[in-house]
Amino acid sequence: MTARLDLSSLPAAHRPDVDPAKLSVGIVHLGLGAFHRAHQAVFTEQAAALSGSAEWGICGVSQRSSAVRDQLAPQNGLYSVLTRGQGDSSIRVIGSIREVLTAPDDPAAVVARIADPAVSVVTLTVTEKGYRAAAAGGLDLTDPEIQADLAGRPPRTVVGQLAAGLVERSRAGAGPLTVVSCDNLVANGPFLRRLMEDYAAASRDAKSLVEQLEVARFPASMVDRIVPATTEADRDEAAALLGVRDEAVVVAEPFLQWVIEDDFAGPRPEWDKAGAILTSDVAPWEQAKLRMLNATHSMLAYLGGLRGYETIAEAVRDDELAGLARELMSDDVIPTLTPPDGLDLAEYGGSVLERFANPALKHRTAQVGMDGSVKLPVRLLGTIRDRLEVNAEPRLASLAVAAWMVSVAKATTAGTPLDDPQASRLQAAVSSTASAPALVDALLGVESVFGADLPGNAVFRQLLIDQVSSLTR
Ligand code: CS2
Repeated sequence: MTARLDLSSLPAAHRPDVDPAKLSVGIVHLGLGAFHRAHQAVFTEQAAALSGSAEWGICGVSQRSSAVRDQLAPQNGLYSVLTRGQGDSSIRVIGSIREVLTAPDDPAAVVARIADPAVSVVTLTVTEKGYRAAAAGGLDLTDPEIQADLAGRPPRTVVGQLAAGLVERSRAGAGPLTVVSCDNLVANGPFLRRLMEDYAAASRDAKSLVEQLEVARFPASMVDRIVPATTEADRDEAAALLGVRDEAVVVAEPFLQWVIEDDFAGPRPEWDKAGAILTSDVAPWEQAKLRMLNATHSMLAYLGGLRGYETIAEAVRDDELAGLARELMSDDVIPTLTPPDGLDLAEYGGSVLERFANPALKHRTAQVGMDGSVKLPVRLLGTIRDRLEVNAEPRLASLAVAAWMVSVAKATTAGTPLDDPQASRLQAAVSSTASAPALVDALLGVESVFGADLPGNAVFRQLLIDQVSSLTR
């Protein structure tokens, strides 16, 4: 049996760029999934290696299960990133994660870490649904988990954890905190600040929370790297490359990008040394990424899934689907965008599809297609609203939404579970819809997805009916 990854078993060639034993914890990261390990943790290690500073080790917090802790703790936080490009794979061990906590098992330790005066930055990748936002914006105060946190239990929600941490910081006299959302949301920083303010207003610690929020910063950020879920085959390949077994390996494409609003309340890692872009305005980057990359990703996931493709690479190698993705960007999306300086949107669109076509990644259409009810508003409905506003017909963006609708209906008819936070609501809505107009109206009526405005838009409704009809013909 191969030895398990740790510093002593690791061949010298694979040693991380920093000595993990020398790093102290200065960052708390909420949401210790594969994406964080392939993205912010890599930037953070590189920044530490290049700047020689030792205070930016990461305390990673798993929000739900203990699986990641069980993989990482025996390896002292070490894990590898297996990068798969067009040629050979390469592997690199990352040493920036210094502590691993599981929130449901140890909520008090999470709060204590956020309150630690040595910590000045919290980063988050908790996915769209992890924020527990209400349909109309702001925090969903009817969410039972939010209510339970507000009632004073050791916090389990992200907003509750941050709030309890901030209250503790004011007791401990710790400095102001910077909270960096790294999820695919519109204006993710201000979005999270608003949730925190709503929580504060309903909290018994309102006064100290409001004071802390006044000095805290919530910079927006755009993150980009394709990171599919790790499989057993990936673990075997990593073991062959490393010579030791890594239970926590993550797989990623070579490309990675991080654009961060330069608005910090205190010290931060020198992420810019590691290639991150610090800027005063993230919005153009974020809009281009969400509306181009994530929107075509979702489109290919639903259309590809309906055609029986297992992976995004297979879907984008279907010329017809690639053509539709290209048209979505050129006809519907690009007219709505103001590109960031130096970015050619047409070129960007081409590079996105090339990245999707990477056959070594095996990114499953089902993985990208999950959580559609919270992804579509961010990725497609903004484009649709902007186009309708100028009396243009967002035909391709509507096709992507229609493909989601048909996917929901298909799963419901087949009795397959839908991987979506609003699954039961969506499946109840479509359960007895026999025609295309009935299906469209049933789902358009879900206000948490389509708002109060879109169901009343006759142009959009007709586009959806036409596309659903042609997809189900
Ligand atoms: C994907 C994203 O799963 C999904 O919904 O669209 O995770 C995508 O791979 C990343 O945003 C790329 O940066």
